[in-house]
Amino acid sequence: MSDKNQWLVAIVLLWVSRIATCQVLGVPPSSQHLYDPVLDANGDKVWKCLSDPSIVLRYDQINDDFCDCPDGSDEPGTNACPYDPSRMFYCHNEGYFPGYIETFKLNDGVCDYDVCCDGSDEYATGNCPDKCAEVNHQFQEYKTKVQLDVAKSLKIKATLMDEAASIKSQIESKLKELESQLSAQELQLQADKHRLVQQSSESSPQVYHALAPIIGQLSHQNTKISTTIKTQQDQIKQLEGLLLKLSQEYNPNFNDLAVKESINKYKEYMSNKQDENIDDHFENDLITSLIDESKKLSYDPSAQQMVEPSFSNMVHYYVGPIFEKLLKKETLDEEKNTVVDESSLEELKSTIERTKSQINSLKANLQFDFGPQDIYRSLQNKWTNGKSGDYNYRVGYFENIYQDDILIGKFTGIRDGNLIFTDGARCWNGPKRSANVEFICGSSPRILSVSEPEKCHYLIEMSSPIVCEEFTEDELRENFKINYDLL
Ligand code: MAN
Repeated sequence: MSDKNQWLVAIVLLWVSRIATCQVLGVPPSSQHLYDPVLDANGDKVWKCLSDPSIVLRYDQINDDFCDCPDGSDEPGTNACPYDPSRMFYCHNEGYFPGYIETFKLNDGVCDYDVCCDGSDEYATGNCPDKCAEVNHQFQEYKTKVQLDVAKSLKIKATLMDEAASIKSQIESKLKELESQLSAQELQLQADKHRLVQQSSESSPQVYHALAPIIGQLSHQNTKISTTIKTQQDQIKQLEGLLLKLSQEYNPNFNDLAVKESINKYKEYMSNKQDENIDDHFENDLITSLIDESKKLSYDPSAQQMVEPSFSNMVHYYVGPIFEKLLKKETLDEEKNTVVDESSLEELKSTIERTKSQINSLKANLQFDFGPQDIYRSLQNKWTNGKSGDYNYRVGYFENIYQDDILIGKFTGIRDGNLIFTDGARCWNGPKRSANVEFICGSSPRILSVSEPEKCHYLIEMSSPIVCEEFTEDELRENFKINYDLL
């Protein structure tokens, strides 16, 4: 068929379709009402330009391939008016989804099946048979595959979300633990400071040296006295034994008054004798009296200094506490026994500072915005490596990025879902390197591409399940690419 004949067939088809459906070519159903004819004074069908109703056209001037309206509204189905992106040609695409194509692509001989699978953009050339059934088949296959892939990625994403939640709760419990450690450390510091003050007032080597021989003497005397007491106790026991024997074996028929009186006194003595440990009693009395004596000392604890050493104050501060402990039969508690010095105090202070800084960094971490449902937290401490062009890249999501051994940047934040890295190694005669990491849904973490839109500023595209979402039908269609070879 010649070009002229083709054109005529097309025009006929166009009119047939217009008459059959009462549809204006290139106009979507929702806007068809804008092309309803009106009757003029003579009863003829007329139509007014959409943005200039003062221009009245005959109804058959619509789509007559001549531009009459300044806004091009009289030519929705031809390329007669200048191109206006707000005025696209509508393809009905029966069996698939409607599409809109630029008017300059109409009847250019190219089948734009990705927009008009029904070939209606080529109504005049007749070049493009309707392929909507095939296109729809391809789209359904694509959709099934994508939905399967997304479901797989979403499963992985769900485990990453659990991971993020468990990382967060670990941080929260670590924070609690550190906070209670900190209060214990601070209490310890107070106690140690107090103890250090006490120690410094209690310990004076000179006084101790002066005191040592006296303590020695006291201890020696104490031993001597204890031995004497023991001997005497043995003797008393012997005498008691003799008197017992006498009281049991004497002959009451010998009316010996002296014997009788002695025996009665013995019985009275035995009846009133207290059943107690003479040794301890004696020793306690001795020690108690020493302590009582020491309490009369002239040491003033609030002044925190030693007064002139004297026998009594030495006894009070050195012997007294020891004996007090013995008296109470207390075992010396290790803590009380611990010696505090300036260096252990300094060590404790720096431990406190370390704990505080750990607490602050955990708090900052908990306050950081790791994206919806905290999902980016799952990338913490993870790295992904990959090759692009001539370089090997290593991406530490919340740390650094390296191009071979060159530092590309340090993590500084998340912006619009992208990880931002700045302050990398300076480029020769250029800025410091920096990078944006952009994520695309994928079931595993991979470096997809690295580009350098500006010198030494890198755009790294990575796949990751963390950004995966269910696709809407519109998104699926936007991403779908027709395989023209199969049409
Ligand atoms: C190296 C690489 C490149 C960069 C140039 C700039 O070759 O880091 O990415 O563009 O330095 O001099």
